[in-house]
Amino acid sequence: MQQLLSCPNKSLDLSTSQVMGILNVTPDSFSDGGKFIQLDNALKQVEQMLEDGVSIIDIGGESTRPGAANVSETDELTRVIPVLKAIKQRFDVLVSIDTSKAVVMSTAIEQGADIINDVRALQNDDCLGILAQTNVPVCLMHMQGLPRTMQQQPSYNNIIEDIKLFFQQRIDACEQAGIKRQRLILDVGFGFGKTLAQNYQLLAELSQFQCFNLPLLSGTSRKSMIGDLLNQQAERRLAGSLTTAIIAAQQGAQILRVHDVKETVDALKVLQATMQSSLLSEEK
Ligand code: 7PJ
Repeated sequence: MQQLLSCPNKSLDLSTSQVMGILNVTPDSFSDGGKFIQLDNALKQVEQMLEDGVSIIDIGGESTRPGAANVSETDELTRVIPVLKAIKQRFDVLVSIDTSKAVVMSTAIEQGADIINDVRALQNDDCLGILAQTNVPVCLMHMQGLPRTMQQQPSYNNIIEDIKLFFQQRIDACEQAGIKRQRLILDVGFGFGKTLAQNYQLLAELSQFQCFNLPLLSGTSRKSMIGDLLNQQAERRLAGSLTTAIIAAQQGAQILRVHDVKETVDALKVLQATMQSSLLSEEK
């Protein structure tokens, strides 16, 4: 398994799982919509996440929750770029940009974005070409359908094999466009065109996606797969979110995309202490 993620100005050690903290700058995100619209609030949130042990800040200006409306290029740029610039001026932290738009990708990379996180896996026009001209890592996420309708009737022949096939096709498309394989991160896309049972099957079998020998990113934080199971609102999903994060890490997810950074970092430390101690006892 690849242990180092090389960003243009910095590398991230992936020998233990790292935390990506979610910073939404959308007015309608489902759990913290609107709260961090103001720059000051966003910066305070970043400062707190850094104190709590975050490795990557993921800025998103397009809500992709089920049913969400499309956002214009101009709106997305106005939401994302000032926050990105302000973070890069003040903090030494890797920043990823959660976007599917080529213009947002290129502008963000010009302004210092370290990673592109695309829930549409670079399938939109011009994205492959733009990324080929750069050397930032890219997260390719699997989604069935589009946010507006994706939860209506998800269906697969074999969800694991179908997603593996999708990953292989996107890896091939990237390589053909000139994006080197070692720049890629894979994500099964929890909640993106998957039923409750399918989400848990993916979590249980996440380690199967290690066959690509690329870093795996997992994003389950506060999602419906937790809320629907527990019948809890977004702000009451911490225990469920931590449990899914730890299961994902055990299955080999090296980057965990979360809202609750401190709690996830603590939980990961407990997991790591346990895994190290089991390695030590095996050596005896
Ligand atoms: C994900 C994401 C995810 C990646 C969102 C939400 C919806 N990017 N962006 N993986 N989810 N890579 O946070 O509930 O699961 S937005």
